[in-house]
Amino acid sequence: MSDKRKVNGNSKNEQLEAYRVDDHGKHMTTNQGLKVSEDEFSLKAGDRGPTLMEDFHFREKMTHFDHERIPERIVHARGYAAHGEFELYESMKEYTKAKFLQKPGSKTPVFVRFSTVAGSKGSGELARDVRGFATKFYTEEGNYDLVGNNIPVFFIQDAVKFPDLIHAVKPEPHNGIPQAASAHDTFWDFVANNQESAHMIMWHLSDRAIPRSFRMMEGFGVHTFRFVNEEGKAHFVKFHWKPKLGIHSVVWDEAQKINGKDPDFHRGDLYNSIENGDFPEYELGVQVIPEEDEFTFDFDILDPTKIWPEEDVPVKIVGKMTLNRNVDNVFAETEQVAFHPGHVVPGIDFTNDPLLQGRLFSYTDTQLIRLGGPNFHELPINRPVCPFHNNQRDGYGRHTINRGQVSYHKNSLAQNTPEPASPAEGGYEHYQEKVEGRKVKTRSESFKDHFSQATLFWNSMSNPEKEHIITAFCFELGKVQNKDIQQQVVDMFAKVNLDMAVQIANGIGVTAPTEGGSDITKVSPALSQENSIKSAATRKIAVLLDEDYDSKVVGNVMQQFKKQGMQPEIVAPKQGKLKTDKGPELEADHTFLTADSVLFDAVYLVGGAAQDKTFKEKAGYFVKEAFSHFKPIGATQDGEELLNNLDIPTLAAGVITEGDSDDFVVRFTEAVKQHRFWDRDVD
Ligand code: HDD
Repeated sequence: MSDKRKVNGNSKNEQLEAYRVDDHGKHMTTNQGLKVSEDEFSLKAGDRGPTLMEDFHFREKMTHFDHERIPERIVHARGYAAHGEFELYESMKEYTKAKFLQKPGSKTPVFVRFSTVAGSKGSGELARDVRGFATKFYTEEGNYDLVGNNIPVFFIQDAVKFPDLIHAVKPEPHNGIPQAASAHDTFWDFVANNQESAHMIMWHLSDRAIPRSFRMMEGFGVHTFRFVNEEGKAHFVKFHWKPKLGIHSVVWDEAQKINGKDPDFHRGDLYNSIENGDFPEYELGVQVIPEEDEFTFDFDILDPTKIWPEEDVPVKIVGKMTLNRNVDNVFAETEQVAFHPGHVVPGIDFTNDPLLQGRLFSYTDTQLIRLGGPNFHELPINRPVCPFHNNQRDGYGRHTINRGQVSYHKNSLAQNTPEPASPAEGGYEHYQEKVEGRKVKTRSESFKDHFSQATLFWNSMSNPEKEHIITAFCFELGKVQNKDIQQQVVDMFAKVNLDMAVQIANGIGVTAPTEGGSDITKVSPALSQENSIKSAATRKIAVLLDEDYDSKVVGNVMQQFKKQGMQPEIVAPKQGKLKTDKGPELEADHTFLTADSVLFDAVYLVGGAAQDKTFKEKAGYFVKEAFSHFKPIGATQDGEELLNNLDIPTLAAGVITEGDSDDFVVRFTEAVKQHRFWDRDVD
């Protein structure tokens, strides 16, 4: 268990300690501190009489309850968070004066919230959706927020269209359907009529939108930001988070089933990993472009629908973030945390990306309604770890007791303090970019190519990834009622790749386009998940067991799985100890009723001499489903028999037999590292 009270030099944790309260073993009191003597019965006039207004404890308890919800986030309502730290590998002094990026080895406390975008607070976590990846760095110069997503581009180029995008994707207003899904008419109508979304849609329909875990997805700052160094020299910069476990996804059928079997799958995975000490790690990477190279690319580097291909602008890894502490209280921390892309520190600045510029307005505005006033920065999770002083006063929920007579600038009564700091003293100085132009409501010509990078993305996918994209299109458009919209979307995506669009058209029964295609042949291997890190660490293995098994072999294999960092859990027909006379009895972690193949990464099919009809049926269903989701399957001799009965070819890719042999664990671990075996023949 992670001990939250061990503050061990983490300045944010030290600060939070002052706010923590443990009610255990204490008497109950009212909020005024008065001890309460009765909490079962309200105060009544007579045994069977009416409740009296005088019962202040009842009134306080009920009033607090009646008010305990706050508005959910307008987007990214469903989220989960954890604390951690960021450690710098090498100094970024050449590019930025940001203090937390100067000294190799220096550590900065962080708080990260992951989220889905479209669904409500209680929605299933495996929706096909973008994942939010928001990081708050509590630096000694103030809070720096990197409010990113797991996809490096965005649907739109100008923030003024954000309300339209979100209205289109949220449940349709006339019937409130569907929840947490983009597979409906208004979303696809928006896409067809706002073709700047093409590139983002390719990502949205790829495996990126159904991650296996928050721990196995990338994060991106999306926008082009600006680094400014001590000499005032600026560079354009894009931020990346690279997960140490690689980038991995589930398959769509699995995602939909997980939403029913365990709608908390992603948060549970994050919470349990941290409690188990398997701390999620992500490396921070930056792509840097000198200012003088601003116009040397065949796209506009300020356009948020464009990536900077990693092969053209390498990602320099500069540090590592480790999430090592769960929150104490989800509402106080995860729900009340307030991110803002405008929370910057000296050395990090904005660019004129029109999407970023609009975000700079929206975030404070939303916190005002969500958190009820302008003092949300005083909430423990939002407080910087450095002191803050200014002349802002009062407002709902003010905690700070500002002393003194003066709350204005300039003044003489307080020797003109608090006074602004010069840049040399750490005062934030906006980068003095020279700008001139007419006031126009227009889009730059340089933002008008919406398709080249969509094709680049398509070209970079492996064949299975391409198939998944086509199936995702067929699912999403298949749910669209309006034939015109279906046709418009297919025609639009013919501009990305004609063959892809034809396959989609055939899948959903609209006219196959004959024109389109692209002359872009470029490929960016970094875009394919197939090329990412492969690891068996923390993978969950279902060990299917019935009675009369060889406990020594199974126990030993499970131990070796653990040594490889995997997490074996026994699934059996019933709970409790499982009988055998071949060694110590093992205990089931789950039954076939409480567990399901979609909640595991791989299966080790053991069975046992006592395998009865029920076991064969239940285990058979479990294994067949895992096989159809392309998962590794290991089998002992008993298990192999069952595979044969199920018509699962024991020679199929990723089926590892001879589960009692010496090199089984090595072969099985290799298979788990592969994550999935796409070249299996499954319908
Ligand atoms: Fe946003 C929340 C990420 C565009 C307006 N956004 C929010 C969160 C993330 C992002 C991760 C959740 C933060 C949390 O966990 O509390 N948003 C992005 C990215 C964008 C983006 C990567 C494009 C590059 N967002 C965007 C635009 C606007 C907003 C263009 C409006 C102009 N976003 C909001 C918001 C939210 C929000 C309404 C809702 C809750 C919140 O801010 O705190 O202000």
